[in-house]
Amino acid sequence: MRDLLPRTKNKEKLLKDKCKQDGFCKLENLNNPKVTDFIARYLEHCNPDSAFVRTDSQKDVEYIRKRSIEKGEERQLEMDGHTVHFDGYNDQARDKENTKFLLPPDKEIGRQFNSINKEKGLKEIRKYLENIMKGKEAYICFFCLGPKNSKFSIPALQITDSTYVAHSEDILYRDGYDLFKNRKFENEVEFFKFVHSAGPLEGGVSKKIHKRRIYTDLEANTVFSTHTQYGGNTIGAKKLAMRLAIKKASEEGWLTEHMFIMGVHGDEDRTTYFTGAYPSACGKTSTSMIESEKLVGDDIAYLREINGELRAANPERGIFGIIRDVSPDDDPLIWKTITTPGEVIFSNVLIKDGKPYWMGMGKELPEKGINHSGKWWKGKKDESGKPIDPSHRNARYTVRISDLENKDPNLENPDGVKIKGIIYGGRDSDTWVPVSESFNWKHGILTKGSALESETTSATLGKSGTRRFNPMSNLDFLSIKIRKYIKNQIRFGERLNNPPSIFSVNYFLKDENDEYLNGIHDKKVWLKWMELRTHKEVAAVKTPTGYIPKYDDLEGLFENVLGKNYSRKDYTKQFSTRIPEHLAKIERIKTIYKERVKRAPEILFEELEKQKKRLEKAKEKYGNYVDPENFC
Ligand code: SPV
Ligand code: MN
Repeated sequence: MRDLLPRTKNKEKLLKDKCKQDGFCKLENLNNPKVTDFIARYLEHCNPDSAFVRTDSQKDVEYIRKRSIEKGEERQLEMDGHTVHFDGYNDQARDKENTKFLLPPDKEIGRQFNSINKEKGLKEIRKYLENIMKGKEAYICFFCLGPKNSKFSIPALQITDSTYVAHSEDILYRDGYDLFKNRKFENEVEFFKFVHSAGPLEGGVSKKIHKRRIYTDLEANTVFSTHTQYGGNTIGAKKLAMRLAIKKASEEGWLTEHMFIMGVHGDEDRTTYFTGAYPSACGKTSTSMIESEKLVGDDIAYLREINGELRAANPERGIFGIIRDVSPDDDPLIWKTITTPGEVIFSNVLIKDGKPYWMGMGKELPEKGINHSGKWWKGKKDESGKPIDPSHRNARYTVRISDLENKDPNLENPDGVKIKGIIYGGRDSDTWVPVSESFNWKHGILTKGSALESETTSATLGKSGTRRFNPMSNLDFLSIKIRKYIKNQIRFGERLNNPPSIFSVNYFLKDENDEYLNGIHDKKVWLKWMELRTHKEVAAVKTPTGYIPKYDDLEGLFENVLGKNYSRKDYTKQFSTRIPEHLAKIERIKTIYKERVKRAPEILFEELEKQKKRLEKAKEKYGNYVDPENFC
């Protein structure tokens, strides 16, 4: 059962009627009946008054920008090219509860994932979509995920009634009309398809949030999204495509990861590329945005083995980033891009006199303005009596990477970039050292990536914090069983001639007084150390959980990178092996895999067991907290 919608009876008439002669010609020129069949079916079913077909031409791109202002989905701000968009008050983040896989009765996907019987789910979403675009204009857009003309490229088709979605996608993704035009599809499954409608609007925002649904049909490579506007639920080519790409990658022997891609400068002209997976609020964007290094992508990476090497490409060409705490001191490059003329969409920030404001921007905010709650004033509370922040915690900016000074020249390289290191970053107050390298690929995937956790901050959940398990930081997007996902990762490494080093980082280690042990800029040093390690240019200390830096090397790097004196006392505090916490973590992770994951790979337990033995042996010899000196 692929799709419950019947074929359009008179396709040509329907397309001419909805898309007018001009749009019809653009579709005809694709010479791609599988694509136009799909479009016709959904135009007939969603029934917009008209539909605009976006080719790759500048004129079409501008039409969408202009319409977004005319329709009020975006408002022009004072600065040239800047606009603001608001999502509904209760539509400010990904809706995990209503994001489901449409699951055929003979398939299972694992207890971790939300799913609904396929027939039931398709019926429901089909009902929601029926005539949902009546009275509106639809936008038919074509994108290319990954660099063009490359092994990485995946064609993606978006049908939406939101100019905000279409405009965001124009900033975030490469044009794909030409890709569709030059490619013959045997089957609709060969391209990704996204059908979105914000549903009826009230005050410019989705009115029927209770009908918000994001349903993924993995067999058909189609995702439906209704009655929502927030980007993470609606921008098809982003997280909705990521779920499809994870499944596709699994079938084809490559990987789709929730990772940044960045180049770290080594000596002379050397640039060494890393990918990094960190759950949210663990430092992912701030790492990829370090001003002295180079950015390929901040969110998603496609990883392929090409001639025995690990190559990575960014399916995106833009950033949909959290704006909170973006300040001239901490994020000078983003700050510059979003405070100078150029194309930027702000979402869910505070607006006053045509200017955007957000929490943590490093200057005083106005006491009133317009935000995601409508008219806002200091002290305003919502219906439940909760104070409304001036800007939402998840307020965002949308920009092109090419508009950032730290853009990497290889963003569009059809072969991607060669990856020498993979970083897993967690928020962890008491276990992981600030930086550590695994013994080998398997050790890294299993004890670092698969054991990734993030701690909720003490401000929200009591002092000790709660740890959330998030393997490879990819849990929200997995569309295959965790067992399979982990096995794929292991197998992938086995195919590489010289697998990259796998590191863990932890920017949030604390001392016994609950004080952070590291400064915000120390990550710049860890990156340089990792860069050197991937070239085997520094030695390291072998501990039971991985290799850690030697004091002398860090002393030199702190001096060179930050102009800071790094004391041996700090080193000892930061890099001591905390054995009881490590042992507790191993037990925690084992329990999670036993209880929550069906038939977790045996190799995972074996590797954790080996680590446990090494830790216990060290404990016997040196006690609970072991100074790195002991391992030298
Ligand atoms: C994330 O939450 O991981 C994001 C933003 O990158 S969203 O588009 O909502 O997924
Ligand atoms: Mn993300």
